[in-house]
Amino acid sequence: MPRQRYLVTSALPYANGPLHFGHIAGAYLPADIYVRYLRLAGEDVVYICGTDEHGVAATITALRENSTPRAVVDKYHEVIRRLFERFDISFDNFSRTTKPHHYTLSQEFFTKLNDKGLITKASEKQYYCPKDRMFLPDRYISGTCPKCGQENARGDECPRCGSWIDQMTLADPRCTLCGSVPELRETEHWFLRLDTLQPDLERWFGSKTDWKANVKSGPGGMLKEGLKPRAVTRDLDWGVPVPLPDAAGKVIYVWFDAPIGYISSTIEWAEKRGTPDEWKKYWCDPGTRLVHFIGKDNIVFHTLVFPAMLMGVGDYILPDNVPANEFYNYEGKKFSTSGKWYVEPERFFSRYPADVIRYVIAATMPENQDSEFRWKDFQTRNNSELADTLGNFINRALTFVVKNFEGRVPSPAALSERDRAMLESRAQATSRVGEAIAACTFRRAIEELMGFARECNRYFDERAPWKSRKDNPADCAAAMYVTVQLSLTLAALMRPFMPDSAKRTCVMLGAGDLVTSLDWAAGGTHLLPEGVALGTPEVLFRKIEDETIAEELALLREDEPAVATPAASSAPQPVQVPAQNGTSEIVYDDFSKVQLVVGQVQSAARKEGSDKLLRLEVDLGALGVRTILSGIAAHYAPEELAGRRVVVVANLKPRKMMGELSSGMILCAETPEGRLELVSPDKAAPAGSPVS
Ligand code: B3M
Ligand code: ZN
Repeated sequence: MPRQRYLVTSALPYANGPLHFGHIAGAYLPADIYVRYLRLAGEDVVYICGTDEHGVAATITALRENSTPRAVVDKYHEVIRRLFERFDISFDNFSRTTKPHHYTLSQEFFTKLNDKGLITKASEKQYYCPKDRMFLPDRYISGTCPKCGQENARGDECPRCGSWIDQMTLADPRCTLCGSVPELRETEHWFLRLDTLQPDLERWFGSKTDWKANVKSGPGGMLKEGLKPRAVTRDLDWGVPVPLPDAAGKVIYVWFDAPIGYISSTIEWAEKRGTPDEWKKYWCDPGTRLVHFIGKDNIVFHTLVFPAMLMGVGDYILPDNVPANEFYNYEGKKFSTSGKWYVEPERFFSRYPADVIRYVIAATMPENQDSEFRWKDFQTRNNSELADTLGNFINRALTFVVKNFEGRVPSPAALSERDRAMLESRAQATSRVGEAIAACTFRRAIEELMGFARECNRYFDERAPWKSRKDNPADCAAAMYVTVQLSLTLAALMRPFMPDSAKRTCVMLGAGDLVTSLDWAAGGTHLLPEGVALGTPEVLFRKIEDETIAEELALLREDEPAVATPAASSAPQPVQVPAQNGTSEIVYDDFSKVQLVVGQVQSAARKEGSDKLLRLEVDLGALGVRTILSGIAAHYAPEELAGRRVVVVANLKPRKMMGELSSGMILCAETPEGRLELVSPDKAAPAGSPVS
């Protein structure tokens, strides 16, 4: 059979924070299992990803972190890249949407669609924050989702139901930066004419009868309602500039340029290989299957908006499948890195191997409905499935051969019916697992793998080689010959899910090279030759103790923010509210980095345009007089403050608030009712005294 060509993508993560298991379960692990399988099955596959670096995800994070969008995306591109390495995700290329050739390609898409009349200019009313003096695109606005009622939905998409929201339909809209009620102002934008493209989209989307139900329903509903033109430009200074003379100061909407990132990453892949035109085979030849792995909040963009762009431009193939997953939660709640409701990856990988988490996530993947990671389940699956069933079979087999057959593949005089049937079942198990992966039913694939491992254990127990060893050595040799071959098949089947354990098993079988040289089908038929020396058996999966799991659960409670609810933990926080502090331990060196000193307030006044902030001049003795903006206006009148001594964080990086630089932070205690009280030295410590 000729090789089938595939271009497989995983959603480009925003480079604005670390990833958590929820992301991995949604768009990365399933794709990685899929491409590892396709490669083993001999197909021609390119697996593409990269970071999505534009849009308000970067600009808002820059504000939160008192940084710049450029610095934010540089930092998180690296953080995310390293995390994927930890999870053993096998991209063929991992790019960034801030590369120059990505700008060129995105602008080319825009120009072509504009030339064809599929992008048109119009003026519309948009939310504008008079305090922050800016238009509020996408996540700059928060409100209640018109579809599911989720509060604090973002202006572009709902974190709960995944709808693509028109910001004008949000109930109770607020500025994400300052929480104030925005006003409407007229602004000009360019709109993608989804309405014009609707008939073609409908025909194509309608032909996708084998797509998952969760992928069909949302876009199907939108098509029924009738698509409207959608703005694909934004009033921002971070992004791909709109390539038109009358669009100064506007950039292309992040959801327009991001999916083009799949193409520009493929171009980069081809260039790196020294075959710069090769990408075209993957994007323009109708013989290619384009498969997008995504989470449910990205469905509309991959099934309607990006296909509309591809259709409009012409030249390109359309997605063949979009196997989107639902959400993956953590111990009953949504994962949230800002709300500290997640597993810290550094800690995790210093304690557990990547293969175990890959296995557990694959076994619990949110394929058709939301599912979750639970530590108890993690322990059970590790202990009873990986250690007691899979690992134990291989260990029993190999140690027995080492002890009784000088560590060499036994030579069977004759094979019984049962032995032959068992040898043949290897090929059947291999095709069952393969078919399940090809159909993107990864949980079923794991069940098939584990089902086969159980069968292998049953065979071993039935054949009882420890008995036949003495009274029927020929029978023992036959059973152990089969057992060794079963171990090889188990190793081969593990490859897409647990690549490292598969490799270790092959090495233990004295056949390390087979992990790459054996194709998928051969994993179910290949026989290790009689007499060949095996390697050294070692324990494949270690058990996890109850105390270890108890520690993880204790940590979880500690980190839980006091007000966490599913809604609150996913809600965007106003930027000027400092993030919840975790309560994890620090060493003295960490504490000593904070320079605390006594300050004496010289003068205080309301900060113009803000009801939260007071502007204080504070004398820090030898450190001079500082201007500090402090969010205590609701708690202290300016006149109460002159002369007061307070405690100041003196070495906090100066930060711009409401257009003015604040150089320090004043410490307050917060009462249970939320009132703020200044912290002061007890007696007469003068301005500039160190506090420690
Ligand atoms: N950056 C959205 C997300 O992380 C996004 C995907 C882009 S795929 C082209 O949810
Ligand atoms: Zn505002």
